[in-house]
Amino acid sequence: MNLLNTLKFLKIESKKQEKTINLIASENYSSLISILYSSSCLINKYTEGYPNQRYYSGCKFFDIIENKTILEAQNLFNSNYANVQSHSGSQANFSGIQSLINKNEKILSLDLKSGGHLTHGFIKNFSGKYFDVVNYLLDKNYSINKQYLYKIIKKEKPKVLILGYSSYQKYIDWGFFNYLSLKNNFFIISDISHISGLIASGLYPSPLIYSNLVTTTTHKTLRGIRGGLILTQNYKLIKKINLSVFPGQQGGCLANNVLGKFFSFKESNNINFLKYTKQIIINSKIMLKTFLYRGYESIDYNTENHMFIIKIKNINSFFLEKKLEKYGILINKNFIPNDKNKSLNPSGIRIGSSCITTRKIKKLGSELISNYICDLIKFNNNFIKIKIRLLCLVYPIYK
Ligand code: DSN
Repeated sequence: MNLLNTLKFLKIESKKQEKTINLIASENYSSLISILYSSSCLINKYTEGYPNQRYYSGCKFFDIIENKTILEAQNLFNSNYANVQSHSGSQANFSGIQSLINKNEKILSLDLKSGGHLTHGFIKNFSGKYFDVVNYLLDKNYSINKQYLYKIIKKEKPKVLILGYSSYQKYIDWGFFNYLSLKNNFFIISDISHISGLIASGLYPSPLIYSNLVTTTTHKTLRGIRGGLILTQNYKLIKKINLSVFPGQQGGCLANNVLGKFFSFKESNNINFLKYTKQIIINSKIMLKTFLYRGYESIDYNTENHMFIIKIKNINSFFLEKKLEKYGILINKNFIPNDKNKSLNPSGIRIGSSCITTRKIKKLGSELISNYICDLIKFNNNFIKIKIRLLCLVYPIYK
């Protein structure tokens, strides 16, 4: 494939993004400035090591950039220490776990079907292969049951408890788990990848003081460029984390992405971002309400964040995902807790409101989109395709 052909696909992809309503809860649209800076000449530079301790020469300007990015991350999350080098959330989790425990020691984490993540102990992931993993489940109300968790902790004596989830729409009582960890002597990793934007704005409680370390991606509700971040309040631990990221888990960091993160953190630390994240939660609540009104079931009557799960009955969620894509709507099929179905046809769909909120869609748009999905679950309607196109035209991603 020659260059022009490849660029053609890039153009098609960018048009497709503009013409599509994206409800994938783990995605968002970075600002053009973050995208621009993450595509800079820093791509050319190897920067193994940390500021003033590099393994290659010529890093003097990147040292300044990395230090400033660390500072921005610390300011944004009120954290004492930050490592901004992880290429992704998965790698941040690997490094985080590895900085706290040794191979074969025990992790306690929420199971994948209930909203956990692959890197929290899934059997085919590094976390499941190299550590001894015990899962906790949600109770019959799809909540984290404190008494049950307390019993599991007493029985299993984990070294690490992982909190923070990929499809959990309720509040997490970080303080309670901190209390348990102090009493029972285990570490806490809070993976806030999905909700870090809401936490940065102060709209969702921060786990920082209740966790040994916090990991996150930078591109979900935080709306930055793609990457990972690790935060901690502990001076001794940041040294271990740094060693665990480099050389423990990765080589030279993506210097260009570190600069992109700098802009992303700066952009998330102002009143406009606060307004944006408030609207994310409002839109998410409105959408859930619309689905419930139309007779669909979720795992709760409310959502406290940017997403929720809708149970899908009598219809294959794989085909529904494909069908909605044809109409210009992206969602993802998702497990529900205790799902009997397999991963290619789980019993739910996950809806997230970050992307539509970036388009400045508010109450009316959120209701319309939810109603379109409810209609499309039941029948076909080509007018909806046109309405989605119009909505995308009125609310562009990039003006
Ligand atoms: N798989 C992503 C999600 O959709 O939640 C997180 O890595």
